[in-house]
Amino acid sequence: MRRYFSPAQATHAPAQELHNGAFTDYAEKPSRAQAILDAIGGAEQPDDFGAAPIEAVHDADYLAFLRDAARLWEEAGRPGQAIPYAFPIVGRRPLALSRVDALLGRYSLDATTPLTHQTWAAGYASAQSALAATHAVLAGERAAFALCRPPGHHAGRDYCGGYCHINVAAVAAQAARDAGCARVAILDIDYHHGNGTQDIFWQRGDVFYASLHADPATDYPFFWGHADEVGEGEGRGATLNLPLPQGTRIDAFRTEQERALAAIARFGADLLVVSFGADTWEGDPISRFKLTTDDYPVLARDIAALGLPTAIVMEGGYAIDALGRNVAAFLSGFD
Ligand code: SP5
Ligand code: ZN
Repeated sequence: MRRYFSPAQATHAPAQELHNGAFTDYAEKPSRAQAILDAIGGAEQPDDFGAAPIEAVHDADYLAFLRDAARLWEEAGRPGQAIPYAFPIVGRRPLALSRVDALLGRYSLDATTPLTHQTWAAGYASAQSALAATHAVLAGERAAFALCRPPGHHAGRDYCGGYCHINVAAVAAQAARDAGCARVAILDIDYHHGNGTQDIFWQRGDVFYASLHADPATDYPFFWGHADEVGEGEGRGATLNLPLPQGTRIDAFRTEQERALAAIARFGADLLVVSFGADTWEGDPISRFKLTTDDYPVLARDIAALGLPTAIVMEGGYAIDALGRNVAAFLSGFD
């Protein structure tokens, strides 16, 4: 299988994140990428497809903010990392504010996603890997893998969060639409709900979004991913949320994934994007499902049996010692 990764993706490296009221090591470390590369035997550098496919799913003012945030933070004389602390939760009037803290709140979902001088370049490169995998599949590859780090599925059209800045799955799906696929499906099997992907396609009937994830009643991102969220307008019925309890093992996960795959088959997708998170693994330090390494090829074979051209993009997975073998195990199911 063709695999894509750009070294620029490893440059975004916040030191710490806010966790349970204190600062801890940032879980979404650059070493995640090296662990995966070591296990899958390296990856190709993606072509540069430019900013247009990113601008097709994100607002221009948000992308400018990603480019500028660390500089504005530094110019404000701040030590430490660019982290928001105030959020415009009561309405979102389009105020033309310029103080960095106002911008950070305006464009962030949470306070766990510090922005650095390298964030934009790393996110841009991560999106290029997703685009390369998508174009490989459009050119006839059965499946291709984008080692997307930073991940993407918590990022919306105009916000970052959950370690995500550019929504790589959305960029991939939109690129497939723009290349002529009439209908595209996204299957999200990261432990966390992909709120950003859901938001981006919420009112769209041409991109189906199906997600298996920890019940947001107990897990981040809390405010999205509940079973009654089905999309709106043209998109009504094109969002499928399958929340699962903490402790979920392969049998229940596989049964629910079959429901998602059946819905994708009924939708009639021409191309599939898989948002793959290895944070469903039993030893993940921030997650609470109980999948084993041997479960991943089983899930992958079920997905491959759909028979759709499939672009796989990396999302979460934080047990670095096991990450490479879990990703390799998943990809082996597409051979
Ligand atoms: C892409 C993805 O999997 N994002 C997950 C975001 C989860 N954020 C909420 C949980 C934060 C836990 N932080 C643990 C820090 C350990 N040092
Ligand atoms: Zn996750």
